[in-house]
Amino acid sequence: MSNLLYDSLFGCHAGDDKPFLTFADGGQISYDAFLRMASRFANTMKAAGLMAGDRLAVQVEKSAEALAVYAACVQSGVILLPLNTAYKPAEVDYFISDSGARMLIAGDAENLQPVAAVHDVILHHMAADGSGSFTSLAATASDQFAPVARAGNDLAAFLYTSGTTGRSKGAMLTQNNLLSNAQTLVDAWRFTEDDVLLHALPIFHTHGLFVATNIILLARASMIFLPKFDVDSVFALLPQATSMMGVPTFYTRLLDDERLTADSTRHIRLFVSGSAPLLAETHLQFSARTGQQILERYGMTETNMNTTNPYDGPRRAGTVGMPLAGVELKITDPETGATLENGTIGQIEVRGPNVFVGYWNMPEKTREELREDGFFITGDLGFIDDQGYVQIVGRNKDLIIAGGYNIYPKEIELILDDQPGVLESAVIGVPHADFGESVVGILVPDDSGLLDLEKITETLAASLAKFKQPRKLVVVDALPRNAMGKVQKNILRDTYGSAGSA
Ligand code: MCA
Ligand code: AMP
Repeated sequence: MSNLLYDSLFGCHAGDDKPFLTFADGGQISYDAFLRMASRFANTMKAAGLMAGDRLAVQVEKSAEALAVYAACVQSGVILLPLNTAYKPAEVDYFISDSGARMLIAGDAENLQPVAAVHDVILHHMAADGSGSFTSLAATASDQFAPVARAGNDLAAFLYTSGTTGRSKGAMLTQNNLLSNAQTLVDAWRFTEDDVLLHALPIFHTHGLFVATNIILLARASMIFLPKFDVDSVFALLPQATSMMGVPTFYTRLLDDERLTADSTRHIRLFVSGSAPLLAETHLQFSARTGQQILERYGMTETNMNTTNPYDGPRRAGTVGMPLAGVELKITDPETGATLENGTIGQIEVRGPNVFVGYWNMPEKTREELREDGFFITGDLGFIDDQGYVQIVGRNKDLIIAGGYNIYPKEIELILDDQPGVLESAVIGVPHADFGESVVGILVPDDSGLLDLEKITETLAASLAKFKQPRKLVVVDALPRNAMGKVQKNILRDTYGSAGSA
């Protein structure tokens, strides 16, 4: 048995001197050098006792070394668990405990020592420049490593996605989920070895890690690897790139800059947007300024990419295009599950080789969302229009998306409800010019008189990643409820719609 994901993405490039990564300062790493580094990492993981099927958590800044940890995991059959660098130790604690990770490589290893000690996890440090205890240890390891045999349905990664109950769920993605989707996207978006992708996304989510990176690897293309999205760097490097992938905030920030013109984007053949709704207005303004039509696509952590606007053919503003080859998509009645006719709004369900195999250790949650026949209930609401394009109109799940990061209100409400003086709370997403949405917390005091907004803000800051922290807390006498007793968040959104813009 071979290791198809490793062979297809990485192994096939052994000995290839072509640049894989280029950095803002002009430095480069070839495919071959990258693979040798990955092999050293794989040997280091093996020496530490990590075996195929074990989990390795990584919470590090973006670097070539960070990416090589992904390659080393694929090569050795270890399941990669990438974590947002914004997560606080309390949040990381949950991921380590739930996944049973055996090793944690962290940028902030010092503050994570207690977490590692409690869970008996091997802890390594990796700084933003890729240096640290893990890389040092690997320096003397062999740069050859025979890939561990893996089948298509073996697990490659756990990506945690928050849940409506407040507990994050580990979406289990197989080798085949990742490979099939990347192959489909290379064809759909016409990537070739002539492409240079301007990579400004984080590499702890599907978008930057699997969509962007896997496509480049499969096509034997190159990436300009920026530590993060920064408007000045993007304008400086656009002339060297052929494509860029981003969340809508990337595009609104570019539009806010007078350097965005047809000339400055002339070298780009493809701009892709996803992870959150791209306003039709943004699409149209971008096209008016540059002559380039942003290609919007729709995906999820659990499913990789599901739909895309066409490469050739109209990229219609406000739509996410059509299902990718091999992906089935249907609109169903949320109550009965019956398939609805085109034009009718319902819940979006998808099936295909891209769809994950379930949530780690959560068989009931898996059963609720992943039907026996393989269709996954996305929680998004939409319809298929008369030209076959999918339009997303809302969500059947209580979810906020800020700058492409998902935030589940329940997680924040559980903390707010626990604070002294708080009777109950509701967390809502309100429009935000830069991030699309931002978080507002609504609090109802109890009779104790103990509610202290400053203390609550401090508690939230200590336990939640910055992007999840409410930009504003509002105190009200009571929450609006419907006849069933359910909090009417739509009314709260209408009332406090402008509260989160600061
Ligand atoms: C940073 N902040 C945020 C966010 N990012 N707040 C809310 N939402 C965010 N996304 C905080 C910072 O901590 C900071 O707080 C303040 O907001 C302003 O930060 P700023 O410097 O402006 O932000 P930035 O560092 O420039 O980051 C914004 C960003 C970044 C470039 C939009 O968030 C980003 O790269 N987002 C991409 C996310 C992504 O890859 N999503 C894909 C998920 P303070 O100043 O007070 O400290 S995968 C997915 O969804 C599916 C599968 C799919 O379809 O792709
Ligand atoms: P995540 O759980 O981070 O993978 O986020 C997936 C969610 O992001 C989807 O269920 C959608 O609600 C949203 N999403 C992703 N791409 C788009 C898009 N192009 N338009 C609207 N929503 C999107």
